[in-house]
This record gives sequence, structure tokens and C-alpha cells, in this order.
Amino acid sequence: MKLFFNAAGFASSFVLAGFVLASSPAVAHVTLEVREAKAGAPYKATLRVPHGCDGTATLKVKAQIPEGVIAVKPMPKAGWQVDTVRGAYAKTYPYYHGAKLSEGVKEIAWTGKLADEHFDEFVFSGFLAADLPAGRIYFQVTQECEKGDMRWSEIPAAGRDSHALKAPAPALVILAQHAAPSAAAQSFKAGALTIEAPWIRATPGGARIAGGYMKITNAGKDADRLVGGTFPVAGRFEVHEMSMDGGVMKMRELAKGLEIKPGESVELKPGGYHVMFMDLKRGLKEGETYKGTLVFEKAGKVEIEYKIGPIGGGAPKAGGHSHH
Ligand SMILES: [Cu+2]
Repeated sequence: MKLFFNAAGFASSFVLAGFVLASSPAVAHVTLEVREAKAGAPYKATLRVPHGCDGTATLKVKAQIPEGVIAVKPMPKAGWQVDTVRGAYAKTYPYYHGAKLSEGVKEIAWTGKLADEHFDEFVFSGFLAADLPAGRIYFQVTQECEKGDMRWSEIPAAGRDSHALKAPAPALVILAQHAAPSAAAQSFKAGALTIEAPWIRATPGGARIAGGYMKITNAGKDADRLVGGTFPVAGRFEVHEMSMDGGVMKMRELAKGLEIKPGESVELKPGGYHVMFMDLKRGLKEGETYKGTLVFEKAGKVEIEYKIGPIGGGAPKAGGHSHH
């Protein structure tokens, strides 16, 4: 009798005694090399095919492109014929330079030969639509072999993960964009300046610092500078910029404040200029609001109100704060 091991390594032969096993267990699955990516950004997919079907060579690999993955292009592959099937997307998606895409590659098929004892990678590039919600999307893959085929098409039920599935479809975790809390956000006036939609990223765990973001527009004829401010639960308030330092993104205080030129807007946003609240006396939770002040060189002091936004992705790493 054939000894059968499942993925957990338990010998199941006694359970299956008396049955004829149709196929050997698939220990390694077809997976994506990079399994997390941000919406609204390019994505390079590398599908890894670890074995054939029941010991026979793979002759074709077909990947279905899920909705929201646009502008897909397969990478040519030596020794393999690459075919695509195009089709309409469920809707029109904005793409670079104002372009809109309403159709594109929905399926890629690679035809060639991959011996069972070999491993190979099948690569394509695409763009993850900005409105893809955080969560998982699945690339269903079919592997056609000399004998039989493997359909990597199982999608776990809501709230479950893929581990229990025999042939899970390769999954990609979509990370939410760090979007500012929305539109209904308030604006505040100080002389010729308008401050729009101030928000602060919620603080994870016991973090004692937080970044604040907003858009400042100068409708006047003279430049002004954001030079300081106050925040009720912060020990210190600084105006910061992010910049590259020896290949590492770091933040530093703008000693002379942040200039807002006449007729221009400056956006304070994650990864760029921001105000920094330090020595926080309490954590900031999403959904809360806090009043604070900003101080401008010419326009003087203005009271504003911040909304506390999501913790989100892309927060400056703690290491970047080592100078604080
Ligand atoms: Cu900072």
C-alpha cells in the first residue's frame, strides 16, 4: 500500500486503507512570489509552479486576471508561447496620465514544457486599480499536464484562510491606500491662507508621536511660512519634511518652517511635508476630532480642527524618528 502524508505530515494511510489513491498529495501549491501590494500602484506578479500533475510534465499554465487588475502584460518567456485573451472590464478605470482603461488582458496562457522535477516562474505586470478594496484577490490558475490537470481555483469562504484548501487559487493581499478622510472635511481661513482637511494618522499601540496632514493654499501676494502650532495632548509641535539620506527616507525638522508661496498650494501628506506631534499624552483613535492651532509668520495664529484618520499603510518607520 502507498503511504500517504498530508500537508501536516500525519500518516493518513490507516484512515485511507482500502481506498485507491487517485493522485499523490500536492504538498506545494502554485503561489505568487509577492503576496501583498498597494492599490493604485503597479504590481509585478510572479507565479511559481513547483511541480507537474501526478508526476507528469506541465504543458500549459493559464492564469485568470481578476477584476481590478488592469493593464496586464505578460513577460515573454524563452521556450514558451504566450497567448492572451482580452476582454471588457466590469467598469472603466483611471490609469496614468489621465488615460482610462475599459478593457485589457483577462487571461494569459503559457504553452511549453516543464518537467515535473523542475520548478519555474511565470511573470506578468499589471496595475492594481486605486479603488480595489483592502482584502484579498485571487488569480485562478490552471496547469495542464501530459496526464490530467491541476486547477488552482479554490477561494476560501469569507473569514477563512486558504490553508485548509487542497488547491487554493494564488492570493494577493491588497493593502488600503493611505487616503485622507474624505471630502466633507472642513477648511479654515487665516488671512490669505486657507487650510483644508486637516487630519492626523491614528497612533498604533503606545506610539507617542503622530503626523498631521492638510492642504494650505496662499491666495495672497506675499509668501507666508508655517512656523509652529499647538496640539492639546502633545508636548511638542514641529514642522517636518521627508527626504532621502544615504538612500534611506528620513524626516527632519524644517528649522525655518514651511514656505507657502503666493498663489500656490502646499500639500502636507504621508511621505512628504507634515506637522509632527511629539510626546503625546494619549493615543489618537480613528474617528476622533481634536482642535489645535497653527502659527504662520504673517497670517499669525489660526485655530483648526483635525480629524483622526486610519493608521493605514506607509507610515514613517519608527527608525526614521531616531533624531527626535
Ligand atoms: Cu516627522
